[in-house]
Amino acid sequence: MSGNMARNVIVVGTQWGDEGKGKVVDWLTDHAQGVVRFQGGHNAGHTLVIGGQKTALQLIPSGIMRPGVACYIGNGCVLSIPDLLREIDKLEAIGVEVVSRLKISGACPLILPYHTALDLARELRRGDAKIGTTGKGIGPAYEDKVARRAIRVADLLNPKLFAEKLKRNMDYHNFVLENYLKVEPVDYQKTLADALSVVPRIEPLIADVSSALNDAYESGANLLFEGAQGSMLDVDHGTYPYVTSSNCVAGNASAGAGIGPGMLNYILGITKVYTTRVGSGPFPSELSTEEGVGKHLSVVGMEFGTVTGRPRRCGWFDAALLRRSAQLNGLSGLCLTKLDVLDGLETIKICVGYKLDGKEISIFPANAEDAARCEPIYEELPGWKENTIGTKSLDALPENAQAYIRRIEELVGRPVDMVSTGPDREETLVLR
Ligand code: 2SA
Ligand code: MG
Repeated sequence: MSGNMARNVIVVGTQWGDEGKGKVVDWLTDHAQGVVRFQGGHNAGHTLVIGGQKTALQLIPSGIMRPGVACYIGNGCVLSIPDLLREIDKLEAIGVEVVSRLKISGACPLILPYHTALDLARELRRGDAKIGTTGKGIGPAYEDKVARRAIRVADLLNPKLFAEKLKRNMDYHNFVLENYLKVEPVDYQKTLADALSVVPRIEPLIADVSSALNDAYESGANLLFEGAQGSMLDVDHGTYPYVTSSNCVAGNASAGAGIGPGMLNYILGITKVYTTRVGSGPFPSELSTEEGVGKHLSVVGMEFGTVTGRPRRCGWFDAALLRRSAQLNGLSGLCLTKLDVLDGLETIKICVGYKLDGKEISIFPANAEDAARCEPIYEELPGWKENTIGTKSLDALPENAQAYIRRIEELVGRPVDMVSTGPDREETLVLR
């Protein structure tokens, strides 16, 4: 991957998000001239550690931390302008140049305050059946897009039309908020004034991202497509309805950025060497985080949401889930992350399949209700005592850690290209 990296790479999460995509994208950006987000919004939380300094990104592509790299927010993303501006300000305050390097598609649907209100009110109403959303208004904003009533970034440039569309949408959504969800409606005048007040800051960033990417490609640039969330949170292929509202799989890099699939050369699946999930829904290899290994993973892995601070659910590595992910994304190879979190465990289990209604199956079911009834079948491997943080070569890893990596390759049927041995940019080990 390092020396002769394929030109255009898609980086996707293969589990339920938080696999460490941001770190890997930042690292790979050494070989790229542009980084593209193609789905999701500021529900993503990508934590980067550079020279010991921690930065958390939500919507801005992780390439922003490399001076000179162009960053693109594609049409497949949903965008909250105030949150984007806050993120820009935060980055510029630590000396990162953003404005001259960021292009936003005019076709991104806006996330407006009523989307957030709807998201929160619906979650409340669902009670125990809640999805466990990030509460950022992501789902309602995508609903408006599919319903063909979304207000898009480019609409900000025509204040009169914007005001009309906003009025129509708010009449509709406020009716639902007030009469059905029984919460306070959102103030139209304030929403309009707030949105229009930031147009001068947003206007210079709006661009034809599809053309910009095609031009960059023509001029020989290497592009990196940065997935957010994970394949099992994909709105079609994930554990529906416990999913996010966009397609997180590699195939959407094309539609969500406005480029052809033929431009994409390599698909790298970022995979944590154990499993985590934040929010509700089935998770066959889950452990209790109150005690034992589950607690170890949660504490040593610092498994808390970057955006919401919620504790993440934790469990063993699930090879059957990875098989599903490998086929959904057409993975070229894997990048394993957080290996060091397993340091010191006596034995390590891998889920290799499930018992479902008396039958054995070897791949994560396509249907979430089936997934919820799956009982994991485990294989046990010996652990290692040594500290693996910052290990620089495969040979230097403890033998049992090497064996664990090889076993994952065998079970998933894809090569391991990279291993991350710590949060810092430098703690990255390249195998191929
Ligand atoms: P939403 O808000 O509608 O996208 O939530 C729907 C489901 O998608 C999950 N989801 C996530 N899962 C893991 N990481 C995410 N990003 C943040 C992070 C999350 C955080 O990196 O830590 O800080 O809590 C993310 N975004 C969405 C969500 O948990 C729901 O299950
Ligand atoms: Mg995250």
